[in-house]
Amino acid sequence: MKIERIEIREIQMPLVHFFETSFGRTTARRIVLVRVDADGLTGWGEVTAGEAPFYSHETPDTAWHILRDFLIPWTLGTDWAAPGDVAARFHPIRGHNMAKAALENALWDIAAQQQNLPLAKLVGGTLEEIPCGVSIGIQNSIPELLEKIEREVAAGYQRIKVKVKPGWDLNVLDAVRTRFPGILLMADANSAYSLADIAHLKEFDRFYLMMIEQPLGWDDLVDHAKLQREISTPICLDESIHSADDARKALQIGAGKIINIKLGRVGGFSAAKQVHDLCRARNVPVWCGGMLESGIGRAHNIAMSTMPGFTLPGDVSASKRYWAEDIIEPEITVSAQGTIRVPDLAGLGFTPRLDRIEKLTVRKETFA
Ligand code: OSB
Ligand code: MG
Repeated sequence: MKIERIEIREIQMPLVHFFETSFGRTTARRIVLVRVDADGLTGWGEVTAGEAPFYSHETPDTAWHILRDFLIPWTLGTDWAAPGDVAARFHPIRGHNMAKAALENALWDIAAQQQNLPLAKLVGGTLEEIPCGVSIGIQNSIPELLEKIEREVAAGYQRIKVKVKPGWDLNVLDAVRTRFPGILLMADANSAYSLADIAHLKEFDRFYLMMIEQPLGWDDLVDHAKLQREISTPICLDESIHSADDARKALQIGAGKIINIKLGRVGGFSAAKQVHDLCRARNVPVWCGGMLESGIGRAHNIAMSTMPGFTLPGDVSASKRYWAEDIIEPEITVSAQGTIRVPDLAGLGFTPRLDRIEKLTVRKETFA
């Protein structure tokens, strides 16, 4: 695949409802999209970085810089044999996985079209339908949270994840469990606690959660291993897993029992496959995390979620939960059973709406 042209653009999209985690509230997204043209075909990728460096160090501006000054010049003009080959080329750059993933994933989109395969098949997927959960942010009040859960359970979503932080945790989980004793429930702390909170975190056990996601440091493995020995709720790692090597080390020391894979966080499909394969070989369940993506990132997430080790419902949900109008056609919808049907068209399986993308664009740069 000979890369002829790469375009990066920033679009801005308001969320239909604010999304709040232990590190802050998001009301609108700034999303960098990557468009790659090669061999007469077009592929798309999305930078999943948050607006501020609170989930990880990356932001739309750091990704723009790394793409423009390094990744794009290193990719343009070369005839790549396979989309994953850029991962080795990008390897000297420390970190910046979300910038790398956006570009690599666009190449996977092109490769799938070239081979006339759905992206899901190209990445080794086997599922035709993926199980979906929702991630529900911190709300202004517990009644508002309960009402949201009610709506998502009624819509068919298979598991509910609630965000927690000190002061919005045991009281919230208690109310949720009293009202919904039978749902599959989990909590995501986004690093809001420390080992000093062990006694407090032990109290989560009484809510029989499927897992607690990233309770401790964003870059920690060792303390998570200590905590996992003290609590019965399985720990799921998110922020601290950036590669298959990280996953191997985490599992080796017992830092958790489940891993959330995000394409951006690990640097794209080739790294995601490695994390998946490592976990699968060890019978460790994985699921697909979300980063409030537009339809393009969401379509990539659907493809990844079809790999056989993705045995737990992921944070991949319908477009309308985030956007008044998405940037792909058709929009992503979820069945009454809480599943998304994987498209069987070649490539991404959803068509980017160029007119709408153009309207939302606040800056654009093209390289040829
Ligand atoms: O920790 O999984 C997370 C959103 C932004 C940053 C981090 C996370 C999240 C979510 C939302 O939980 C998942 C989604 O619905 O996209
Ligand atoms: Mg998380």
